[in-house]
Amino acid sequence: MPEPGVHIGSGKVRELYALGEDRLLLAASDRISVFDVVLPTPIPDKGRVLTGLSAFWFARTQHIVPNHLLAIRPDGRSLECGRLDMLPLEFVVRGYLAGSGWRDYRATGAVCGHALPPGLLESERLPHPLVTPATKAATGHDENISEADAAELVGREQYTEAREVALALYGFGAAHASARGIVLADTKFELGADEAGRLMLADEALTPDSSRFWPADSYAAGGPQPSYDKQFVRDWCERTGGDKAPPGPELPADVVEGTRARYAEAFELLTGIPFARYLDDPQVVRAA
Ligand code: Q0Z
Repeated sequence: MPEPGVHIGSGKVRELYALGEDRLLLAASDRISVFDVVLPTPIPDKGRVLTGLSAFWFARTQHIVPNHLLAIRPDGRSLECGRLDMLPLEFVVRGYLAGSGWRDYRATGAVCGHALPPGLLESERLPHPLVTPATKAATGHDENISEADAAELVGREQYTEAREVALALYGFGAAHASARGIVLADTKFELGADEAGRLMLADEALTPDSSRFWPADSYAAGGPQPSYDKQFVRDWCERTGGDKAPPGPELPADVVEGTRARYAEAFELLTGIPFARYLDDPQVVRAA
C-alpha cells in the first residue's frame, strides 16, 4: 500500500488524505447511502465504479475545463489530485424536475428562484437546464441559495465563469449518457482554483453518487423515476419497512449482488469499457 497520507476528511462514503503539501488522495469506499443513511452492508466494487467513472469524465471534459486529477491508483478506488482552493459552493445543474426541485416547484411554481411555466409534471424535462447553487454546510445538509447570493459569495466574474462551466459539463454528460440509454436528470459539481487562480473541476464528477441517473427506456414524466443504481436497495428498504433512521438495515445477498450488477452496468454503458477490464487495469479509463 503506497503512502496512505494524513487523513484530513470523511464524507458519507469517501475519505480524503493529504499527500504532502499540494496533493490529495480521494478514496471511495464500497459504502452505500440510501435515504441519506449509510447502510452497514457494503456493495463490493462500488468505490471502484465511482472512481473509474469520475476519472473517465475528467479525461473527457478537459476541453471544457481543466481538472484536479493527477493519477489513478492501481487499486482503482483512489485518485491522486492537485490541492485547490475550493469555491464554497456546489454547482447543481438540473435538467429535469426531480427531488427537492420538484417539491420546490409544486410549492412555489419556481425552482430555487427560477420561475417556470405552470403545469410541469414530476420528472419532466425542463425548458432548459438550471443552475441551483448550494452552500456546503459543515453540518451535512447543503443549503440552496439564489444565484445572486452565490455571485456575491465568490464574485460575479468567478460565479459567471463557474456557472457556464457547470452548464457545459452537464450538457456534455447528458448528451453522452442519452446516447447510451441513460437520462442524466441532474448532477452536482465542485470547482476550485489552482495556484494561478485558474478555475478547475474537482471532487467527483458525473458519478451515480453526485447525479440522478435514470434508465431511458422506462422514462415517463408524471411521477418519480427509478434510480439507475440504487433502486433495488430502495425498493427492498421500502418493502421491509424500518424507519429510515441510522444505522439502517443489513442487506440480503441478492440485493447486494443485484445492486453491484447495476453499478457495473452503469459503468459499462457510460464508458463503453467492460468493468472487468477496469479492474484489471484502471488506467483504461484515461485513454480517449
Ligand atoms: C474535496 C470531500 C472526500 C470528504 C475538500 N482537489 C481538492 N482540493 C482541495 N480540497 C478538495 C479537493 Cl477535491 C476537497 N472535498 C470533499 C471529499 C471526503 C470531503 F472524499 N473536500
